[in-house]
Amino acid sequence: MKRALITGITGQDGSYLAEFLLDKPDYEVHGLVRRSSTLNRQRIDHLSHDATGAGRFSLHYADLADASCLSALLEEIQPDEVYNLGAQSHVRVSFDQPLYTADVVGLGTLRLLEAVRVLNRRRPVRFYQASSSEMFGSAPAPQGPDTPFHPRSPYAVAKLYAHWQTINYREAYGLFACSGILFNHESPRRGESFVTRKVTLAAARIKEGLQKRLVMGNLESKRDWGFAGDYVRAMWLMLQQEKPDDYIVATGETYSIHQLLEKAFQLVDLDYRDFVDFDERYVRPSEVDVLQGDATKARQVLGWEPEVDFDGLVQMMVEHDLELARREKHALAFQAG
Ligand code: NAP
Ligand code: G4F
Repeated sequence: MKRALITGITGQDGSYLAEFLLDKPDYEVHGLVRRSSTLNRQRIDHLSHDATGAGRFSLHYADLADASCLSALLEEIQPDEVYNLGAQSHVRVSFDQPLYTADVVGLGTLRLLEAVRVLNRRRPVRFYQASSSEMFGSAPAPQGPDTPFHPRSPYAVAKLYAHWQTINYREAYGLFACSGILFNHESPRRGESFVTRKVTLAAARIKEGLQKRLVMGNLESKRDWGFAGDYVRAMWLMLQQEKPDDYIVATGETYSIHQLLEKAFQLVDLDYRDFVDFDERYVRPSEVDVLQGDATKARQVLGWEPEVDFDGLVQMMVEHDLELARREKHALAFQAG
């Protein structure tokens, strides 16, 4: 049995990665969860009850802000692979909470790397860092391995710090540490305040008469959107190579927020221009205008290919959110008697 520890297991990627690893018969999956006053485990609940993962899936309380519990957790679990996906991952929110974001995203990674370094002296541990295309910031598209970083938010600066710490632990201590620079990836499990999910939920809810308007920020920016289920496969592949390295993971295609809106509303036979309002509060103090990744190395070395394209992704998300909206409508009708 291989033992994997995932930080951020309750998040979008953590849930897909846990599923992906539990589908393999030789993985035990341990997840780090933070204490909260109400349980927020909707994305992973099924894994605790699922026969596939029975007896091979467990959760542990800890926090990336607390170095002592990270060391204790690594000592207890003795993982072969550590996937660091935990983060305050919202770019707009990082402008409101810059210090907190830097602490969890930047120093949190360093705290975990230290715990991994100590354990690695006794047994080999492989480390994956969830780096971000946000680190490229204002660098012109397409962004590839030789593109210089120019971060444009507290989140992106913190991710860049974590990225370089990961590389330094590899070079200084010989740690098997990989940084995956992933471009935007989405799914029906995407948090509701990220733009894709906000749009697909609104399209579905407006169609079902549960919502009237959609309030948005900058519609001109462009993103390289892939499917989260495809991207967690790349994370795992990085840790299965002979040598540790860094990789860009992206589809290579880019679409504007206008195009996203157009596609999602078309799927429910509506025109988004009839429903979208603008609000300054969703605009960032500094924006990342265009992201479009060059994942040639991941394709060549890892043999990784995305299986879902932009149209397939938006359709998957709209269909999911239509189902949610219909259930909500039925529940409301039932309550009304
Ligand atoms: P997400 O859905 O926002 O999930 C973030 C996870 O981090 C949640 O499980 C959250 O726990 C956990 N977390 C937050 N603060 C923590 C702390 N102090 N200690 C421990 N855990 C903490 O993010 P995602 O989309 O799955 O992304 C996964 C990782 O990839 C993140 O590091 C993100 O920055 C990075 N990334 C994402 C993308 C993307 O497009 N999705 C692209 C590039 C990089 P709670 O559930 O308790 O809040
Ligand atoms: O969906 P977003 O919030 O994602 P963003 O900022 O690109 O960050 C995501 O991807 C990164 C990888 O590149 C991750 F590292 C990060 O953790 C996160 O997962 O916004 C996308 C674009 C932005 O240009 C934003 O200004 O959509 C624009 N936008 C326009 N109106 C909006 C809105 N974004 C949000 N969240 N909400 C709006 O109403």
